Amino acid sequence: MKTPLRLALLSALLTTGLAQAAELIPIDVHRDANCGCCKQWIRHLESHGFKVNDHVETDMSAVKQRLGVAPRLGSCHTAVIDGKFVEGHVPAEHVLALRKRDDLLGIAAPGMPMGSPGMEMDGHGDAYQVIGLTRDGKDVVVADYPAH
Ligand SMILES: [Cu+2]
Repeated sequence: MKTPLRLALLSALLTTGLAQAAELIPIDVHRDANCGCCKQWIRHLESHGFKVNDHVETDMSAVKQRLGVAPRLGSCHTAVIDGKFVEGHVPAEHVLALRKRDDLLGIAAPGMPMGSPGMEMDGHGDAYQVIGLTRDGKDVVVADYPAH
């Protein structure tokens, strides 16, 4: 390959990379039609630089099964980013961090913990954890939030 063409390709790649860094991060969210807290979590993502593709589903348990969400990790909505699942009310910072964790199939905030993003309630918060599911099926604690 001749040098000028190579340089042109390189600069095209660099420009694309920079443009993407400034753009919103796409994420797919699957939820039931009448899930209010799911919509609140979508707003949380949108205020943290995500572009949400909202999918209203009739059978969420089928969606979770298809995406490999272990039943013990289950919550309301299920999101997908870079082929990995995000189950329930996971804070946006962990969704961002998940993109670099190729050892994980996904992360979850099991149940519907009060005080997690989209589950705010008069300043009260339950203790909860964000759990990662490894490729060999083990749970690892990604974050630990104390009650407040
Ligand atoms: Cu919820």
